[in-house]
Amino acid sequence: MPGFEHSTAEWQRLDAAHFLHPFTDFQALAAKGSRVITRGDNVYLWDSDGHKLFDAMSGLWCVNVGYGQQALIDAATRQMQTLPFYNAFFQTTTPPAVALAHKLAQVTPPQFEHVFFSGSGSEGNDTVVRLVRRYWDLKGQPGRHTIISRFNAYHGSTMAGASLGGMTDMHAQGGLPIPGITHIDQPYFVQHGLPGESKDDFGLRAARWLEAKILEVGPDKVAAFIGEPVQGAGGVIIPPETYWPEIQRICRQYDILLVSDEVICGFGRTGHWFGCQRFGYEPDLITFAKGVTSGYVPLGGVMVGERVARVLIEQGGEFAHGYTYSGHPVACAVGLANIELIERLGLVQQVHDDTGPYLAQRYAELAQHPLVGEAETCGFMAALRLVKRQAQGSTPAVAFDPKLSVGMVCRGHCFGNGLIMRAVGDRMIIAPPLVMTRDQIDELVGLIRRCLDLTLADLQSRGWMGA
Ligand code: PXG
Repeated sequence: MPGFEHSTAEWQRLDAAHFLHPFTDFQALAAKGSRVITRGDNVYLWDSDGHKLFDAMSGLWCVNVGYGQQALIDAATRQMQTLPFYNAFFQTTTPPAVALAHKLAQVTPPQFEHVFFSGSGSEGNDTVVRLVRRYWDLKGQPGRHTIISRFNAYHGSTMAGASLGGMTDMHAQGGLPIPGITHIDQPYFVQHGLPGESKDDFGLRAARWLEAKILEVGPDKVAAFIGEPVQGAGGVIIPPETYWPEIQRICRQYDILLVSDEVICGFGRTGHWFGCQRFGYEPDLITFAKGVTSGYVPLGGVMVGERVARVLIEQGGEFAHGYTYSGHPVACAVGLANIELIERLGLVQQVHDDTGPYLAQRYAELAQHPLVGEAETCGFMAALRLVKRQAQGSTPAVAFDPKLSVGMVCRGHCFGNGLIMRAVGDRMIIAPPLVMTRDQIDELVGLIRRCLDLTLADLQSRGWMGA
């Protein structure tokens, strides 16, 4: 490709010299050298040395339709030729933005008729903070300012996004969280479940931490609760079935807005269009990004439910908020083509009825591997927890010392063997493209098993498996 013809070593040199990567130890990466990804097709990537990789992470949870989809390429090309940019400020609009807004109203749950566009998920969540506080101001309850979120949640990297998120490493840098945001514990059974407690009982107990927090802050001071249906970056933490309905009940009881951050779970990831539909709750707002364009171009936004939208529209006057790229015509044209492709290929139904259950079945087999504590899936998100010893009868599994970073050891074997699988602590996670077929699931599970075997042998040789 003209202009992109350097050797791997030269790319790495220039990368180290000029590119500060996100969430990266700059010096360590410069010493090691970046992996240079040059091409993608379907569920596969190739690096600059010609190695083929099975991308079980869909890029970064986003390439839902897989790489190389001509319909999206054509939509971008056509729109760039016709009108590469115009804004949506100053009483103007563009056809792709209107068409995508209309389409989003169709594919989201019935309470959603309106969208506010952003350029990313982080910006979308900044918009959420502005929107919910504005809503309560207009309702004559300006004291309702606090937003409750969860530890180990990920809601982005802007000041508000990182504050909503519950990543303590992020809070430790830059004076976060900003005021008016507070956190409860995550519904992670391995971390917080009690001996003998059922998952369903735990789900109810975890949801009631929200009620306790509301009472602590004061119900008349709480604006909203925000959560990911399944926590993605936190390690694919799939909540018990009882959790979300109880969260919904509590939000209704205290008249608190419920925000579903669907940046990862939206657009088919869970085998439903949106994660809230998978878990049976009705949010007032939905944040989206990633899968809306399958990551081909940046786009995000907030679906604003009619409860909030009506107040903003009828009583709000000017909402003093917006981005240059709110409703970017090229991004919206690609978003529309992407959603139409998901519909045409029947991907949501396919993950729901066929490939999702098949992945779950194959993952249940992986649970037998001696390194695996639990194997869990939700549609096309899945996690394996690496353990030193599996559970035996009523004796729980034995976790590794977190300082050993066994997940990173496993991740190294994956990369070395053509598989992109992520490590979050001791959880190995995937979120493959929704186009992944049954044959590709077999290929993936074969690769994972091989990498688990190599990791086990490696840990044994290091003496980390114990006697
Ligand atoms: N909400 C959720 C639920 C996300 O997963 C964002 C908001 C922010 O979106 P933007 O487009 O601003 O990045 C995300 C992003 C990881 C990882 O390590 C996850 C995300 C981003 C970067 C890394 O798993 N999710």
